[in-house]
Amino acid sequence: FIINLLTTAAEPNSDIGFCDASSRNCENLVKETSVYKQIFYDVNPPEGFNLRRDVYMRFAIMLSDARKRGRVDWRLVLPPWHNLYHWRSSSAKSKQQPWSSYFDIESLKSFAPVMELHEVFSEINSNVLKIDTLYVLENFEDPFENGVFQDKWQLSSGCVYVGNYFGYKNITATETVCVKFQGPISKLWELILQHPTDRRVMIAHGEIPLHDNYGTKTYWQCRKSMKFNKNLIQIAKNFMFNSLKCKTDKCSTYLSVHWRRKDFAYSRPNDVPSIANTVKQIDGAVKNKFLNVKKIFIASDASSNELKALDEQLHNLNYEVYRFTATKDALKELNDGEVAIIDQIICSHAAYFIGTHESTFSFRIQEEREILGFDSDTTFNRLCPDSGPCEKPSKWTLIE
Ligand code: GFB
Repeated sequence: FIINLLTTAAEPNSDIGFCDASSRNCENLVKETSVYKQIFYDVNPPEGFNLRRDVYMRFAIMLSDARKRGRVDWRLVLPPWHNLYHWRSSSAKSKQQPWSSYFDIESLKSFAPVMELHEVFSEINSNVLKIDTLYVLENFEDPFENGVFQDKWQLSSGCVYVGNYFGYKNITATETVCVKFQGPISKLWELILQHPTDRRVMIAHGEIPLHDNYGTKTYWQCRKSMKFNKNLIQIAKNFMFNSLKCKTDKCSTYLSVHWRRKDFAYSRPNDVPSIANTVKQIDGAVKNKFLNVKKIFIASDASSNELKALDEQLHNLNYEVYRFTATKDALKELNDGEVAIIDQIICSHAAYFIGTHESTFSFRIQEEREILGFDSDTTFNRLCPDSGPCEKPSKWTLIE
């Protein structure tokens, strides 16, 4: 049904209607005449950076699939990074960051038709950006009605958009539509096509629609296109080569750990170990896996007291402990988001990685290691709690 919608329905007022996806002329026409339409999206405010990366992939795949099927007239507008809950440094908090601060935009564009919000502003020649329809998605109260999870959506009322248009006061919506939604993201076309004359639509709570297919070839193509900003990669590589004495992209000189603390430590006390037990598990991995390493790289959001205690206990076992800290000078230039990405890159290249259970920060490192071609056994490892069960991480291996 969805495929039918994508391939046969035509918008009555569209200047270009549908083009054959293979037709370059058609794609050029869209570019030249700026007749394309735009999908904006926003995510539940408390969600962190790495869940948002997954939400991006759902939308990017939706747009890329649509383009393959001939719907070349839509662009995905990348929501600027603004006021993230976990980002406390003033430069990350105070103003909106474009995606180019963190990612390689040309690489994103090689997979999906995306554009930055500032590109939209420079096109419209006006200070006010009007969204035609803002769809505020909500979950159904009972996702398993009559015991089954069914893909569905239903118009509702009384919803509130809890976001703030990425902190821009000059973005407004002409109409707000409340929708209870559950199912794959491609189902959003059914909603969007309800208003065929709309040129700009926005989806609030973009985290609610799910991937159509998880872990497929297309999923990995999209994931691979999410390359980081080149400058951040260079800073991480300098650290890997200079401090960690790494010689190739697959470094043999260090083990890396993502030690998630802060809100995770108290919201999931049964999933994270104590400091002493963290040290025991790192030492256990080095010995049991016969890793010939003395250098341990720790990526963490832990407090300085926790880190000091961890360092001391690792030093007592003769390990050298490394962390990437923005130096005072660099701090002027590197914000929390940038440091977090550098941490992720360094973890991705280690001989062996141990992550935190169900942290999306760790998941993204595991995916990066799959792309780099590490043996899965060196990647899908987690810190276990001090007591109780310790479920092994799911292996989401690369499909090419
Ligand atoms: O990325 P994220 O969604 O991962 O959110 P989880 C955690 C944020 O904390 C990161 C910082 O984006 C970073 O800003 N952070 C965490 C780190 N670990 C590190 C680290 O090793 N190094 C650096 N530099 N920064 C979820 C949240 O977090 O945890 C949810 O998205 C909720 O909102 C849940 O809070 C409990 O999946 O780990």
